[in-house]
Order: sequence, then structure tokens, then C-alpha cells
Amino acid sequence: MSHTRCSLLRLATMVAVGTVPMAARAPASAQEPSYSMAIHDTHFEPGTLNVRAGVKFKLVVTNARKVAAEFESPELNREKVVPPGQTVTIYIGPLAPGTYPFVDDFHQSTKGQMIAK
Ligand SMILES: [Cu+2]
Repeated sequence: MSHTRCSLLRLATMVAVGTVPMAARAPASAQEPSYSMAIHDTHFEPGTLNVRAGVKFKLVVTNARKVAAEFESPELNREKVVPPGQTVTIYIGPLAPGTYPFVDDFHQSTKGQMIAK
């Protein structure tokens, strides 16, 4: 589905369940855990990312492709375009323990998951 359409769906979902987007987050401190991930032509590397539950962390995403990608996860309430060859930083959490799927929204067969413990 298109970027715009999935954003609208997500907003509609949040309204429906009575939650609101998180407020703007404070800048990260150096203490926060940082995890790195790359987007390749057919997969994320790693495809399963283990993260610490209960703390805010940094996710550093590099797009190793020659085309734009979009890290997207309604479960994580995150959506970020990553231009080809570039790296973005996404702040996530604190997460409850659980499994959080994500996808390259521009190439939906490319999927991964985050496991918070
Ligand atoms: Cu999208």
C-alpha cells in the first residue's frame, strides 16, 4: 500500500483505539542502547533484531539498496524513508516485551521483526 495510505490507516487505527501519537521525544543521551540494521534487496540484516525492553533505544538503519526504502512498523508507530545508500536514526521505545514486525513499505516482501525482552 502507498506511504500516504498506510499513514492514514494508521492514524485511523489510533483514533479507533483511543491512543494518540507519542509526544516529541527528548534528545537521546549517550547511555541509550543502539542497534544497527541494513536494508538489502530482498531482506533486512538482521531479519530478527533483539532489543532491550523497557528502555528507549536508537535504531540505526542503513539502506544498502540502489533505490529508496521505507522502514515502517505500525506496531512501533514508526515510518521513515531511507534514501539509497544513506543511514537514518530512529528512536524507539521504551517497548513492552513482545514481537514487533516491520517492513520495507516500498518493497513489501521485505520483512523483519524486533523482539523486545
Ligand atoms: Cu509507509
